[in-house]
Amino acid sequence: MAYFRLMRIDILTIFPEMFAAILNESILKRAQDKGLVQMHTHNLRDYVIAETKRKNVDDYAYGGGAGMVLGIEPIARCIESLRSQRVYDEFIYLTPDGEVLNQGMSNHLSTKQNLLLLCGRYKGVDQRVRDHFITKEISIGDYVLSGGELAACVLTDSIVRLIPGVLSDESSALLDSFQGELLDAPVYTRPAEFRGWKVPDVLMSGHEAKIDEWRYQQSLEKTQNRRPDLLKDKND
Ligand code: 6GU
Repeated sequence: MAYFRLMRIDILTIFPEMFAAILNESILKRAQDKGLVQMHTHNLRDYVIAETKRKNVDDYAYGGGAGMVLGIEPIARCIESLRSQRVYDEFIYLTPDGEVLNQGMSNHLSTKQNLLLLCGRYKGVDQRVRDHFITKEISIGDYVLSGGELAACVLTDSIVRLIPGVLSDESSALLDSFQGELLDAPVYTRPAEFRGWKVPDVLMSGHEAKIDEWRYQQSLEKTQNRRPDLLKDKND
């Protein structure tokens, strides 16, 4: 009997609706249907502390300046409730000043059991959240998004597709661009000819070794042209 580890990802956000379409389609949906991963969104507004009579999840920044800051109270309550129920491997904050995501980080995170993702908004979150609850800060690249929600979706997708059993063709995740340090070769499907534009002969030849060699050469050329940094890193 195959043994599957169940991964759980908890996402803390003030916009839980942003996740429905992405988590419930395609590969992420199938991963959940197969029982390989559970994903739960938590609305931080549900954790606003009633006793303090403060209704908002966000507030003005001490010291002034534009933009609202997500406060520590609802976040602390949500995190403490979740971590009283299970042990988390990482408490991840999605933020443009985090470590830039790469395939190696996704590979590493795909081996974990329980992950918590906190999505920032506005000016960010109170620094004390980062100091006392967060174990890892991740950015998905050098550009600015309106919040961490899209970044959390990107991170989740890149992790979940690596969980054994999620992709039907187990080998395809391993051959992806970046996984093998080279970009992918071009791919073609039927028809063999469209408006006179032909599929390369070698792919129609049935000669497996020649096809492998062609794909490797194409990958190498594409990587040299588009991402020489990927090849340079290896030789440094
Ligand atoms: Cl994680 N958040 C935001 N707001 N912008 C980003 C990002 C994260 N990663 C890249 N840009």
